[in-house]
Amino acid sequence: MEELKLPERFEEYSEGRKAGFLKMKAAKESGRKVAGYFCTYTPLEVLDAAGMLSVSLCGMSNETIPAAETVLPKNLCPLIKSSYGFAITDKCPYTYWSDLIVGETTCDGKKKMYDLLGQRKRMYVLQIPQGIDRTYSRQLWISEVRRFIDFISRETGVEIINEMLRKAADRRNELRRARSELMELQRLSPVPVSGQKLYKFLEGLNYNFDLEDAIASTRALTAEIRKAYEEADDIRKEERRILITGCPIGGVLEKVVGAVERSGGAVVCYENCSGIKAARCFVDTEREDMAEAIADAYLNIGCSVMSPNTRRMENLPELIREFGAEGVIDVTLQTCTTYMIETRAIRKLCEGLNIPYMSLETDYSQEDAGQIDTRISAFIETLC
Ligand code: BJ8
Repeated sequence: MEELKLPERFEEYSEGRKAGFLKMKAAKESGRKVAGYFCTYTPLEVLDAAGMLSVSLCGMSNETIPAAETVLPKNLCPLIKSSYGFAITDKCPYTYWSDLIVGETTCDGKKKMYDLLGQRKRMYVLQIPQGIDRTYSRQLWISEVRRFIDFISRETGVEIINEMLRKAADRRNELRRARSELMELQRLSPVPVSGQKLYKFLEGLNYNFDLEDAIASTRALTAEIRKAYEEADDIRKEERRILITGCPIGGVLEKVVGAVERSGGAVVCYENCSGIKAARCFVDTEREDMAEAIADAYLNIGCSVMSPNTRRMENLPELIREFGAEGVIDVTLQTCTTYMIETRAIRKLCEGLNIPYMSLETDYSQEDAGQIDTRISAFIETLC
């Protein structure tokens, strides 16, 4: 196979991302196929079972938004614009190298962006149900997972059988367990690790294509943090404990979590997609029919694209108690209608629990960074 080219700006990327590009390049050159995906509802076990590499393609940078806005409306969620911008500018090697992109019918903006992306890349769009309160929603999703299994089998020439899915689910569960255990360290007081560091590590796992290595490195980090915590004999100051909920925050991490940390707060729990909610969706590997077991696990993800979104409302009070959160910050990305409308319900839920709540709407620009600092600092002061 001819040698693949690295992105022109390779040297400008962080060491972690460079390592990820090189690993994927080597895998591609050895003949492995790559599937890019955008959403936590994507059943990765199916791709694993077929021997495909899977990589998250969610755009987290403002850099490609101007290019996207030449095609997409300006008043669209930054995550969608950034992701599409990376695809049309070929600035993201993961998008560029993807043999297949897996989309899903979650929010309207993503759905319609996939229509356009499908004109440039080979796409498969999973039909996600609108809610989970009907028996046929579950049946629809199970048949979608089966259809996806058939499609990936044809695409790769690998016949995916039940036992291959069981093995893949077992390994993914192990990673979920390792991720959960790492995040659960934040139940300690004072918190043992910076929220920004934790989030970056969790996101970085999406670019480690060796599952066993991802599991081992997560466990090693957990052990290292626990040891350092137990050995620390200094009296560390207590921070105000914040739970973050809402949209994915990879593109606004520094702006939001940085502001929390600069104001004497600490993020104890991420309820969002890179955080605990997806990590705790374990697949029951004892079940006879693994396609059904996988479908059921993913249907447990409490995303605002579901109506009603009962899972999020059930999970939040438990997480607030478990992590000892003293305040909740609900982050929405601009024009994310589904999460924005849910802010009202989350505020009410927090009022019922007597826990201070703050809603924050932002995008990937730096224009509101100062204002966010001020607002978060004022919010944290009220918790003291
Ligand atoms: S399971 S959170 S990854 S859909 S793109 S909904 S921010 S307007 S990302 Fe998501 Fe899957 Fe749900 Fe998680 Fe809003 Fe933007 Fe849409 Fe978004």
